[in-house]
Amino acid sequence: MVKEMAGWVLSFCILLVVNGVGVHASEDLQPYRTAFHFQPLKNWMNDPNGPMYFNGVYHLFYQYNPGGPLWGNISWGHSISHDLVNWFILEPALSPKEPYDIGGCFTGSSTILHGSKPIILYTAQDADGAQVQNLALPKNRSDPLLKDWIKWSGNPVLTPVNDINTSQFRDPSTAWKGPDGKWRILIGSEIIKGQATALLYYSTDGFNWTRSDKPFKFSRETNMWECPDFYPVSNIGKDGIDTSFQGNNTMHVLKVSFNSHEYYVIGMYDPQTDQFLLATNDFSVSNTQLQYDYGRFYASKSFYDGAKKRRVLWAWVNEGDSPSDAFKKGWSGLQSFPRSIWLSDTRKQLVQWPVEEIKKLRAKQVNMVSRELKGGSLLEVPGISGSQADIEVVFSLSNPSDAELINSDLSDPQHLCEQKNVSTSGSYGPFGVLVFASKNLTEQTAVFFRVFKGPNKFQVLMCSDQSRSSIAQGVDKSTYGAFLDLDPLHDKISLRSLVDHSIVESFGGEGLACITARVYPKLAIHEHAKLYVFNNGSKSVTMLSLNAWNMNKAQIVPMD
Ligand code: DQQ
Repeated sequence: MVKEMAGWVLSFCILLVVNGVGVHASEDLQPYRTAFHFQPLKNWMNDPNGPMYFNGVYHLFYQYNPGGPLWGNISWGHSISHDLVNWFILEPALSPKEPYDIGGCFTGSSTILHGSKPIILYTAQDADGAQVQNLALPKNRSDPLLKDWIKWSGNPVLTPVNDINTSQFRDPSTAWKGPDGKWRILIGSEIIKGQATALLYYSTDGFNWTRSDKPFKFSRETNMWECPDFYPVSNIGKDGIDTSFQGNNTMHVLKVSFNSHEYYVIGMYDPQTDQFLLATNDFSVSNTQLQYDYGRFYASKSFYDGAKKRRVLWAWVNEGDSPSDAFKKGWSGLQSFPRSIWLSDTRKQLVQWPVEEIKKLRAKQVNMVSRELKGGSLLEVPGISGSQADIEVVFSLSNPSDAELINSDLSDPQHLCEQKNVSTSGSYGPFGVLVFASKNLTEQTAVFFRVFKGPNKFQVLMCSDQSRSSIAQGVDKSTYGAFLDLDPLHDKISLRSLVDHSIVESFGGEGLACITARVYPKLAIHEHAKLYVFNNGSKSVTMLSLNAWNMNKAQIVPMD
């Protein structure tokens, strides 16, 4: 059936090309393929794996099913880039072939030992279904593309012995080096039922690893942790820091993945004792827990980019449509646009921003100068696509003390966004943008703010409301929300949204809160998708500036 359908789609494309409709016609069959968010040419993709910058080349590996659009037969897809925007797709770097990885080559990380020797540590499911850790090395380190990877003859490197649950032992982090010269990694696990753990391992050579007698960190409040990431951040600026850096003016971030979200804590790490003292709330399931992104964004991984002295973050953005839609499209899964990540001035959270290279893709620009947006305003941004754009808009409020009251500073932002959707008028807000907006606004995705006066402080709420994103049934239309650590008495309220056919990645407050959403419009596709700025609150807000760019398509092509 699937084969028949694929054959039909192919003949239809050929027919259209013959008739001179060409690229546009095949695009119409694929309205949700992205222009500048990385995705393979076809099939399933999930977690980013082992990203690194080595010898002038960026490498992105990813969980990939070469055989179809759903999870299975998990291999390491491999793509390379010189600018994090345009990509060459290579053959998979790792495929499940050996008894120790036959059940799938799962998530892992790369480490550049001594600045010159890249290694990959990855989890695999062995022939007995147990999760084990393996190592792979480039066949030829002087090949600038590192095309071929050899699995180490000593695999598996680690097996789930003693108290480790055989099905909960995965996703080794990038290794960092301590003052004793030993490498350290974290592995996500559950050693005591109901206790999520990041296990710590040591190695002198990167090949042979021994477990520390105590876990690096654990929590009884959450599910098992996947994909731990641990790295230093500077507390005196935006520059990133190498994972093994030892020195002053740093704090450390531990990120783990559970319940479909990316949770992180910040603290002081002592490499002598491997103790990690938290400066923020501990991991928990609460609406005050820090998250990289409050929408669809999972299994992230960061790496240090020495060329530009920055830490870059990738994450898997999964689909919100159904498995049968995956077969129709022939693919599933996107990578977020790579983000720079650094510690905020308050040192209480991280800040994220699309890497600067995205500007290469900016085409036609529309600029709207400062103006008052009265309650009920709706302004089209002419000439800008509502489905392939980079949008920056900045607002300010004249008198925030007129904001609506909110009972608690601890309200759940997602619930607030669900209760008060884009059509519910408040005093300050909702104001923001409508993207993927069809004629008559039957379809629209609204990214907006509301400002409240809480018992102790103002609360700036950011929402991404997908409830009217598609007339289609059976696709997810969840609404997401986050609070921004801003004081509207003094601070401007800014929004940046990257809009790309079926994804909206939004950055509030210059990257203080991020929300990524997936949408599947039926009407608001290609040139039928419009962009608007609006204010649906009773109070006027000032739009200080709006800059929007149509975006060119990135080159994501197979390597010859
Ligand atoms: N995906 C991988 C696992 C990881 C999970 C399997 C997270 O290694 O824990 O594809 O999405």
